[in-house]
Amino acid sequence: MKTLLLVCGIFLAGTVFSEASSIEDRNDENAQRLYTRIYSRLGGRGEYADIYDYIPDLFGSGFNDNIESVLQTGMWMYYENNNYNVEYSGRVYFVHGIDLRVDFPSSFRNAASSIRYAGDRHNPNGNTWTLFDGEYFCGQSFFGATDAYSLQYLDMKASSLVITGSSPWTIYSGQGYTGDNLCVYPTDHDTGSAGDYLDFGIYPTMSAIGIPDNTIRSVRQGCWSKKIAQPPKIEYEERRENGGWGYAHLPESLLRKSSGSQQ
Ligand SMILES: [Ca+2]
Ligand SMILES: [Ca+2]
Repeated sequence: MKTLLLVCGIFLAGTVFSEASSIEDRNDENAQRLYTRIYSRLGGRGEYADIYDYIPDLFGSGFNDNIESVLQTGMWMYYENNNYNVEYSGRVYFVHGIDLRVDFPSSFRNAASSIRYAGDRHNPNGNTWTLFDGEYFCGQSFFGATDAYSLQYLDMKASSLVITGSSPWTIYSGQGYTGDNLCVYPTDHDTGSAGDYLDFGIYPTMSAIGIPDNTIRSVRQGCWSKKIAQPPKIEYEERRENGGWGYAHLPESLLRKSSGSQQ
């Protein structure tokens, strides 16, 4: 079993920004990888930096509260606060796609303070699952590309889920693939200009999956259950062939303020 531990705060932002030149490889055959190029202005203008990894805190990078647009491949989540909104809940903006350029809405410009992706950064459409402690992909995460007999520090804590690749997965209420079970399938499919594609299953809450919160204890590849989760309704701001984006989470108090100001 190969389950990688991804804990908030173990990656340093400084190591990532030095990698900027390697983004040139992304159009080479077999070189597709997850990346996001963040810009300080709309339309891919202003300062930019290339990111390939989790960034728990943009402070000191020059881009904290200073991102207005992105160009990216894969599913990336942009959090209003550092450490993926662990200490302070806040807005979460998600973008998934292939070489997709997105202008953030006015209500999320110059707001992001931490960033991370879902899946395997070296294998964009690999079959993976990422569980999150918080709803809307907030908090600690636990990633796997194979079966997980137990979920270790995320045991009975998962509150949201993203899968990548075309494979379904079975989630269980007991360790070792026991207890109540349910299949989750990819829900979204993006196609790039070269005919390449990415699959995602986006489940922002456990009620979206149809199970009680904080009950998942093991994960197994393939569909081993008679029950299948309904695809949740994702509120996209815009959906195109090569991607989609929108708020994963916009607190009630900000809903009224932002409506009408988004473009
Ligand atoms: Ca912020
Ligand atoms: Ca939880």
